[in-house]
Amino acid sequence: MKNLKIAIQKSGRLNEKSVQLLKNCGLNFENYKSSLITTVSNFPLEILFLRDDDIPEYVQDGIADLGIVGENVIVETEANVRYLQRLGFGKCSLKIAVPSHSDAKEPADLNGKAIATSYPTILKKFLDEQSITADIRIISGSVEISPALELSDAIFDIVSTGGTLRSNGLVPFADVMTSEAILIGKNGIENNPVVCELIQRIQSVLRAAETKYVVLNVERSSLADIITLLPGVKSPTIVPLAEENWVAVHTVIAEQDFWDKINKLKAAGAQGIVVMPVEKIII
Ligand code: PRT
Ligand code: ZN
Repeated sequence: MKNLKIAIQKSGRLNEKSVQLLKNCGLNFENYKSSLITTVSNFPLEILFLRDDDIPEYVQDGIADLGIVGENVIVETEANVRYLQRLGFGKCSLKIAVPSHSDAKEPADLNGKAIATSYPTILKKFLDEQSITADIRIISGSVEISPALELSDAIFDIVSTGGTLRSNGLVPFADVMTSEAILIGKNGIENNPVVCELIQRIQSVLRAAETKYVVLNVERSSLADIITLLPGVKSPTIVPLAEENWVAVHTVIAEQDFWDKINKLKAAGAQGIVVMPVEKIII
């Protein structure tokens, strides 16, 4: 059977995390900066390294079977591909921003204004939905400086920390969409057993990344209180300690509840709490 192909970004913000995700899924491959294609030695997959803008269409046209790319690029290219898995990295928002001295107060104030962007399709759809007629100026890079150069009255671009907007004297004006990296596939590929296996591995890595393995000691008399605080994968493992009436409790805790849970566990009598990263969770 022919190997499947997955397209990932060659260099840029999504490259490192895409490579790391595939490696965390147990895939062995060489990652030479100069090569455009590499073969995975222990899984029927080849990896293509491409500009992110090309990935959705390559997948739509079946040149690659799978791809990892920002949702903003998928929506902008209007490629007909299947969303297989949200990946939780490359998170950002796409916003309209205006100079801090702008008199624009609400979306309707953009009527007749010039908006610079590298994402004309997404912007046009938003403006149409809001019944706004603006002049969309397509710029391929450094969109943020266009108001200062009097090339536009506003911009529409990716924002993550907001630092670039601030340093160019711009303020967010309207939120249009949020985005993160997505595993996409050509239509129909979702039934391929190799793809199902890869998705399963990716999900186990993502689940583990959101989870910490926790071991703590507690006196038996406090055990019932501690257990009510611990959801665990199924139920916590309880191991007797050499010291009578004491046990060690092993469990996993969701990263987002971590500090809240740890403080409650301490208050309920937990001692010697050890926290470890989790590599994979297979359910
Ligand atoms: O060479 P290639 O075409 O492959 O890459 P690229 O230069 O087009 O894209 P790249 O590597 O910059 O970004 C790839 C993807 O990362 C984007 O399509 C988004 O899905 C995602 N992403 C996440 C971001 C950001 N965060 C981000 N902050 N893409 C770009 N930015 C830029 C933004 O354009 C702005 O200039 O960072 C600046 C803003 O950052 P803050 O933190 O100052 O707000
Ligand atoms: Zn690009």
